[in-house]
Amino acid sequence: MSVLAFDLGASSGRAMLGQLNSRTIGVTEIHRFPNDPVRIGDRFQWDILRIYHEMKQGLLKLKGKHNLPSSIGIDTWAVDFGLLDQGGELLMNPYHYRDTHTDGVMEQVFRELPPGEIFDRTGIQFLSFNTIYQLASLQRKKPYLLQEADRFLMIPDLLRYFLTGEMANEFTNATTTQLYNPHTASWDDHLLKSLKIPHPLFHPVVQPGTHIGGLRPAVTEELGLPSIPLYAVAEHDTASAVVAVPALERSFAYLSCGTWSLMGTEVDQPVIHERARELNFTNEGGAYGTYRLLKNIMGLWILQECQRTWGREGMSHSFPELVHMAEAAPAFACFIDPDDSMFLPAGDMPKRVREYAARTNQGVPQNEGALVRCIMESLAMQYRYVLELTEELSGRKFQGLHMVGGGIHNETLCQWTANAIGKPVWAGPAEGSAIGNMAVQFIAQGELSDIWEARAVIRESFPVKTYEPQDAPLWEEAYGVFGQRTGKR
Ligand code: LFR
Repeated sequence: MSVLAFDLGASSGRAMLGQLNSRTIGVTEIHRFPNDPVRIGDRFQWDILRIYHEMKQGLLKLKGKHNLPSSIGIDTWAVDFGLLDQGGELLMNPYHYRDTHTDGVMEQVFRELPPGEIFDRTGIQFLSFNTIYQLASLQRKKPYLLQEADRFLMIPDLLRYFLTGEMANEFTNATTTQLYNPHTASWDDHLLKSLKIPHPLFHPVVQPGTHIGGLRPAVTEELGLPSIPLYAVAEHDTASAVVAVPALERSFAYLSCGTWSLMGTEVDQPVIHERARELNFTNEGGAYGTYRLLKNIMGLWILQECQRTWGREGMSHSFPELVHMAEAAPAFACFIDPDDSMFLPAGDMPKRVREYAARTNQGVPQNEGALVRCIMESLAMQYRYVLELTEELSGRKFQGLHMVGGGIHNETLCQWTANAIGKPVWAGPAEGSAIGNMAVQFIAQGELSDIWEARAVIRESFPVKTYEPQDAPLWEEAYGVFGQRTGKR
């Protein structure tokens, strides 16, 4: 049997068909499209209708295949949302989480709600763009929108609603709002009230694996397709990626590597205490009653923005070319803290890296190779730092690190990560989110028994490449320098 996964990332979207034959999953990409956010005046927004249009193009490509998928699931990035009016129409174009409308809002919210209280109630890390701060910003700048709104839907909820006409808030993504309380298993009334965000917008959440409804008549008529069922999957892309980690052991560390790098471990209960808050770890909801104890690391975003900046300046380089230049540059010449907030917004990243180097009295990287080397080595070091914190918080010792996501195509980064952590890296599958999305659909339809069978099948279906650590003493010494330059010890 086959299922369709829409896996939408911050730079591109994909429709992938997953075929399960006894104990093997085969994946075919049927449609891929750019997901270019749109800058308009001071705003930075998702082109949500174009995304929906592209999803329909993906569905059209199913026509003529003799076996239509038995279901469809959608996963996307987190935190962003749409507000709908009573007639079910969008009231605003969803903001991109990198929009500046939340600048300073988190600090303002802290005056009304102490961070300790927010963390105790949600277990979610403090990121300036969390939904809670986006809504607080709207409440201050456009209160009429919240007054007019009838429903709040996260991006995958919204796209699922466009296709089915049914509205439902899915659990894994709901937790990323920092408005969901895992102790009461419901939206946190106190947080909503304190920020004057109307509670009726938020409906009880549904778990991954819930059947939502079929393609609505307007869609089946427009596309000439029968009504295929849609399931809520682990709709936060990172939650889907964690489902697809091909671990055989119950206690494992993962790094979901794409535009963002998300590193952590799967736990049964959220880890909510002072130390977790101090380290700014998060407890995002996972599939099948699990939580994702993890930390966001800025990830390949910094490199993607460098590439974009150079392209604009007429110096286009492919990713493999950039990695090649980095390999030729001197090692450990300069480090950045990839999680410095200066790297969050879109913009001239080479300039910002140079500024960071100058500010911290390091040699300023002079060319593309040196810059890329600095970013990749700093990421590898940050992975070690966060892996050690994950061990501390979870009380576990990991034998190695599972890497999933498109970032594993960067083999040099995988190798440097193994060197930095001094343990093996097991890399694969690259299409983690899409495969996790499919796995939940297979389980929901009784084709796989549970998440552990799914992980075993994924392990058998996709190659996993092992990177053994090399040059341990050099990396160990350089890690000390990284700590000094970035203030992480
Ligand atoms: C990764 C991701 C992260 C989330 C960030 C913003 O694609 O979903 O998990 O923190 O995007 O939504």
